[in-house]
Amino acid sequence: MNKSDCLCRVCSSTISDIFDFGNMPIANNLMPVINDTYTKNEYKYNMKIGVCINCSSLQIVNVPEKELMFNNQYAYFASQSEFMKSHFEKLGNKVMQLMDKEKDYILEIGSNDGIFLKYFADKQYKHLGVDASENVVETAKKNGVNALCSFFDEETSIEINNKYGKAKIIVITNTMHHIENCQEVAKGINNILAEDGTLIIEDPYLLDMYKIGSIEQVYAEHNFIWSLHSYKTLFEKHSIKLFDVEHFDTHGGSMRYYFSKQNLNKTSTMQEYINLELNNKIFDINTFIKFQENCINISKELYNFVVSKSKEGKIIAGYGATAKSATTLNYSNIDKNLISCIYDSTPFKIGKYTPGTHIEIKDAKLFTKDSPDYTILFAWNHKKEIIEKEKNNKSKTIWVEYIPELKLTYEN
Ligand code: DWN
Ligand code: ZN
Repeated sequence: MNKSDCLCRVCSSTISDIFDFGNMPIANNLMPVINDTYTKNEYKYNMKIGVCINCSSLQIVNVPEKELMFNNQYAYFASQSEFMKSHFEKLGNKVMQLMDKEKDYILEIGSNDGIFLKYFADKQYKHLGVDASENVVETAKKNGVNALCSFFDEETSIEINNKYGKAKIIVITNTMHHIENCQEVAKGINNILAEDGTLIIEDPYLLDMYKIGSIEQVYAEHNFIWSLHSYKTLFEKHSIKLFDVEHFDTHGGSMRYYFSKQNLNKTSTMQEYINLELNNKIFDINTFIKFQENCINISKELYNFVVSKSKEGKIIAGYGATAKSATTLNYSNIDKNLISCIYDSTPFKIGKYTPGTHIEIKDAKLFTKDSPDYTILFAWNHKKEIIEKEKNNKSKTIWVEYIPELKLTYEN
């Protein structure tokens, strides 16, 4: 276990390097074409994971420049999932109860294609979305959402405060873990959150990742995996206090955190999860070493399966050109020579190639006609929705899951 040359971005303690993936491409940097010029110039960074056992946060040691990850070619459009749309609609209904429609406004940081704020726009609530990727902001605007293209930092918070005043609600879903400079975000939130306001954050949860061995939740864009303890450490420094949490199965297990500037009573659910983290030894480096071993086994198992089926002459495809799978595919050396293509419904992704492994992304509509022998479910977090949809299409494929372990299912 090496001491990292970086300090923890949350609490400034020394962090320990636990996992070195070697050179990795940026997970959402899809290649428009595959030729020598593109492949030679493909950006790679050394993806090393460190863990801070003082505040229990997992983080990438050297994060690429943010502009390389979030720009006008951002590939992820959250509204591709009907399930996630309804998940956010429920959150919207809950949040609206906390707002005075006449006076208050809601700010979302990382508003993507407007999947969440659309409900506020539709019901004429005052709202503002901020996102650093121009193309998703454009889509949000087309969905009627009031959106600003910018990285959220202290300066942006001042500009927003000058124009809109303090926000009653700030929501950050699946975005806080994208932001390397978490202190800057916390300062910005402190500037702009109303004294009686609520900050709601939701993202993949450290204990779930540990439990199911989903190391692929980590890639440059997901440069943090947060826990209750690490979020508490961060926000308490900025006088913002955690008072409640809610757990969801989304994205392989996510936690929703509720914070306030006020001293609100802490809920029993929050206390339960604090205890659960302690019982699961999240401050013990051995916990992370076991996790690392589990992840290495998962990736070896998948590689061996793909190689053996490929030798038998079987066609192996993927479903869901996820950012997560970039970690597994690149780390396990599973590339275009082993996987025929990956099916996906996102118009922006179709016709492009996966980063590093250069697998073609095809329109999910072609899946039934092609009927590959085996299909690896890279979007395993959307299993129910995808299998249901494809069942109706009667593809003859055998589904392959690899998290938490290799499993074949014959659904048709
Ligand atoms: O935080 C992040 C989140 C939430 O999602 C990001 N940094 C980027 C992204 O990660 P991901 O790409 O691993 O997310 P998903 O949600 O697992 O991606 C699912 C992929 O599968 C998308 O490309 C859409 C596709 N899909 C599909 O083709 N048919 C999804 C569904 C539900 C479908 O029915
Ligand atoms: Zn720390």
